[in-house]
Amino acid sequence: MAMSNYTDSALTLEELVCKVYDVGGVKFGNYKLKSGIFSPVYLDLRVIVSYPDLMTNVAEFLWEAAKKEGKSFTCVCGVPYTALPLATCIAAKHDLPMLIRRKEAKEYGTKKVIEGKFCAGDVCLVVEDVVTSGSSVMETVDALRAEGLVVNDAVVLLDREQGGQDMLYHEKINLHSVCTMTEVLEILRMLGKLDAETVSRVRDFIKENKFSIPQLIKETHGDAHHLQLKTQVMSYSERITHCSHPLTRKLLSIMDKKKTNLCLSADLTSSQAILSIVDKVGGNVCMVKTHVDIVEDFSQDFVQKLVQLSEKHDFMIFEDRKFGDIGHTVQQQYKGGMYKIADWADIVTTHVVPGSGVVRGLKEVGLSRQRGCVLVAEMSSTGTLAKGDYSKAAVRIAHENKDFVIGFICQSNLTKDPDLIHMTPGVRLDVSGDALGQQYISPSSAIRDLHTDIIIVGRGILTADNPVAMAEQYQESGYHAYQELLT
Ligand code: 5IU
Repeated sequence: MAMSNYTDSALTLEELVCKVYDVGGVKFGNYKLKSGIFSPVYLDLRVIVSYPDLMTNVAEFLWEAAKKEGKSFTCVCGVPYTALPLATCIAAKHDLPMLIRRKEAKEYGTKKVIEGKFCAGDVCLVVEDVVTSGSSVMETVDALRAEGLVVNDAVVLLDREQGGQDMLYHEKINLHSVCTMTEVLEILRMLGKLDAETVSRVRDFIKENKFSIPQLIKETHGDAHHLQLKTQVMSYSERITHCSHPLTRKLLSIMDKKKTNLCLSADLTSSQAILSIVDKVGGNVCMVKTHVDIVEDFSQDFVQKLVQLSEKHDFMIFEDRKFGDIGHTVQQQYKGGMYKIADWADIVTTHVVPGSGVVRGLKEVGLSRQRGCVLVAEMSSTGTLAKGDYSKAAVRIAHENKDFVIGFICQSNLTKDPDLIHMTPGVRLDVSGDALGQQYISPSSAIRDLHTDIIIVGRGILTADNPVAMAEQYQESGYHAYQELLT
């Protein structure tokens, strides 16, 4: 009877592993991962959904593993997508309310990220099929914690033993696993399903690809394995090797070479004044940010001179245009008018208020010119509305347009994706703020606590008695904070 398998003792662990292997959930051979690395083992635990008996058994093993230490939970949430049916089985069998985490917040209706009924303080168990680095589990944990749920435990069917447990422990999550990769190898070897050579090849692979914080971590997403990095703890030079966008690579290499994460916000109204300060502090910065619409004597000659300075001092030009209209209009604003921004600015900012069409519009103009854009995901000003679901939508739009979007203007670390650079304005050594709602944090705190990549500084440098000495101080402060993160 099908129901007889739906019991705690339906299968032994050996039988469970054997069944998962027999249905093709674990494969051995030579598999090219998305990262380009060849792996001798491949996991595709999604196939479990095609075998209801197996699925309910796996769910039961997960539940037993989670309860082992006598823990109790008020609800359960699966990491999308593979673990959703597993969490469902646990919820149904044990009469435990279930929550569903959306991968993206809906663009209409309730805009909920977590579906289901809960109260702040409810204790949630997170369920996942396999853990590699732990970053997939953390995405769900973060979303639940953001809603006030208490999450201290996660349970997985298989721990690949590549550092996920340590990483989760670091994030205050106890990881329970039904079995480890070592146990899977032992069981399959014992059952005569694997030869000694395969076992040793997989063991070596695990050993060589074991990552711990703050190293490179490896993540498994369904059938796609890809490299993901804890960006805030990777050196710029390491990170370059995992970035695909040419502008991101160029920026990181400037940051590495010049030892700076400082962007000057050159908010002055005369072109001569801008060119003069930029020539003086050009060696200290990786980027110069402009607001060309405040330049009273703007001319194409001015921007051409700025481009020459960017070549002389090796920095990137970043026009803080903050587009905000429909795609068709922003295209004209980007390439035309008196500013012709696309002709000279490596990077422009855009709001995402209009939806992803604004990015697509800019991309049609900028892509062939090797330009990039940065999304305003959060703002530094008091009472900003750029937060919560809006910021999450910005992250999604960035991920969907990574050929053109190179990062965010933000006040927190929004993604671990190494391609996406975090840039933070509202940075000043004197953190007292201004009369119009600007809020400041110090350079070191921006890098260390917000885990941003680039500090954007305007008046902190521009109004100093000695702007050059001050730029050096900001450079030193930001770079030192970055170096401390590496150690
Ligand atoms: N800027 C902010 N906060 C934001 C965004 C942009 O300050 O959230 I988006 C811009 C405004 C100004 C510069 O051009 O960054 C910061 O200048 P000060 O360092 O002078 O405050």
